[in-house]
Amino acid sequence: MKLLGSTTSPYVRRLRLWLGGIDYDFVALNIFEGEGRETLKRNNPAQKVPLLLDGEQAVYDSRVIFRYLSQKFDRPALSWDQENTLTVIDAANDTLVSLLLLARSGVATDQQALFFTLQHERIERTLSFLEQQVGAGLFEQWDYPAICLFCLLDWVLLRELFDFSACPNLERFRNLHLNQDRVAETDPRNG
Ligand SMILES: N[C@@H](CCC(=O)N[C@@H](CS)C(=O)NCC(=O)O)C(=O)O
Repeated sequence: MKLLGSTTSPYVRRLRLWLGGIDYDFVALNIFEGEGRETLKRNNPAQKVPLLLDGEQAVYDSRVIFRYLSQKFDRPALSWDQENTLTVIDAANDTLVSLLLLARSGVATDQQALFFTLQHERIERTLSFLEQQVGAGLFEQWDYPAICLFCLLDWVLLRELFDFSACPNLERFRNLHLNQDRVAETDPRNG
């Protein structure tokens, strides 16, 4: 079984953190150029990572990969509330990835235009919702939603995309989990 992805992607890292005790190979790709991009294009028409190859079966998208592996290894499915939490985490993450790519493409993302207003509003809303949920004690277990939240927050800090001074619970949550299994070895700052 092979998990293909970039070392910086929070969607890839969540699976690498969760996949303890399961035998697989991690294949690190540069998804934007060269051989890594060719491998991505050959294996996933959606051209996104993560991507799982299990024998002849390819599986795209971290949520679907999580579901596939949960079934394969007889691990519990997420509850509907956990699914909703994951949707909020993914909404924040997708929006921040899009804004980062736009900024890297030379687009001013602070302009007064409907598209940007909607994205900034979504980031504020999703992160303040997650701040409240952490404060209410809903992320006490180191389970898949908590792993996904950690990966989002650590990636946001890496990319310097958000000022966490208004979200002390999120900052505390991220710092609390720095010593969890595989967090250091999957940290893109460590090469
Ligand atoms: N919904 C997808 C999102 C994955 C995603 O956005 N991956 C980014 C890397 S962080 C990617 O592959 N981007 C390539 C592109 O946008 O061209 C998932 O959960 O796997």
